[in-house]
Amino acid sequence: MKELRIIGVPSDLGQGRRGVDMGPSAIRYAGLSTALEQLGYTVKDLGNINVPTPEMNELNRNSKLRYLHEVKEVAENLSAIIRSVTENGHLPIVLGGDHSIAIGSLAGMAQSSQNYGVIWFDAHGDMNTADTTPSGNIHGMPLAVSLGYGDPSLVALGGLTQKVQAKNVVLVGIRSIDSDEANLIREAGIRCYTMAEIDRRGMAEVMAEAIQIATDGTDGIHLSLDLDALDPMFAPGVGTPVNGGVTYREGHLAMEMLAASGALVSVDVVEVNPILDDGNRTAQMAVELVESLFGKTVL
Ligand code: EXY
Ligand code: MN
Ligand code: MN
Ligand code: MN
Repeated sequence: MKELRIIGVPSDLGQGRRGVDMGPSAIRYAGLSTALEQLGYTVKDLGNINVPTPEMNELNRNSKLRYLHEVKEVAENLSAIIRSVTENGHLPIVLGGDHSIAIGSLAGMAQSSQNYGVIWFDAHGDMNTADTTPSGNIHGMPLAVSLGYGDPSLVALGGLTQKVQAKNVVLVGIRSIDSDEANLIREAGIRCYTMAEIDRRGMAEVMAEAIQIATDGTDGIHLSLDLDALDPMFAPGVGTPVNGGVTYREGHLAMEMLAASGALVSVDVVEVNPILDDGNRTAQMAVELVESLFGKTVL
């Protein structure tokens, strides 16, 4: 069993709704460390990385991307920590914060080994670039950046222009994609399992294929878990909710299958916004899914 390392990234800079910076606290409050220790893991919480206060500096003024300067800084800091955690043989659990932080997670993974796959569990493709984004929010772009598309200064982050190979990247839970974004997903050749395909084929069949794609010729899987993949009935506290999502049990089955694969090497848990939540339900949902991801079973 690898030792687990929790890293909080209280950043709301990749989008415009305040509150997601409190995601790490909400998830900790929902008992993440204790839950993982009860599964037998050695867990160390490394605390939060520093998130700068955004300012209207030169870069931000000239960019159509919200807080580009600060998002880059957060991603650089996070990538260094992820690199060190993985090089020490531990498994990082990154708590967001909005999904822009995944630029740092994947950069850090790539610095220690470029040979990993990604399962991007999300309602959204997160494949926009500066030229296609409808919002200027970088949380809609992290997968495109990690594949080497878009803003050169973001793509170059962590010293690598491509953090992961498209042939080992899978989108699961998709139900909201912008038209230009869809073109890039097709052009990049990313396997995209929409909710319609999950409805038709079932989560078990979809996840079996997704795990196969993400492990084909790689050393393991990075899971980027955006809580908005879940239907808002089960995860209301997210910044960009989309109806018709993954059910409570489909989410657990996906995590249980990942646990059984033994292929997980790192994970992001993002977009929990306690301000928009009903109590702390969304953070609790996140902790429950992570328990299944790390092997919790009833029998
Ligand atoms: N596609 C829209 C945009 O790029 O602004 C919405 C993106 C939402 C991204 C959330 C984190 O998954
Ligand atoms: Mn150690
Ligand atoms: Mn996302
Ligand atoms: Mn999303």
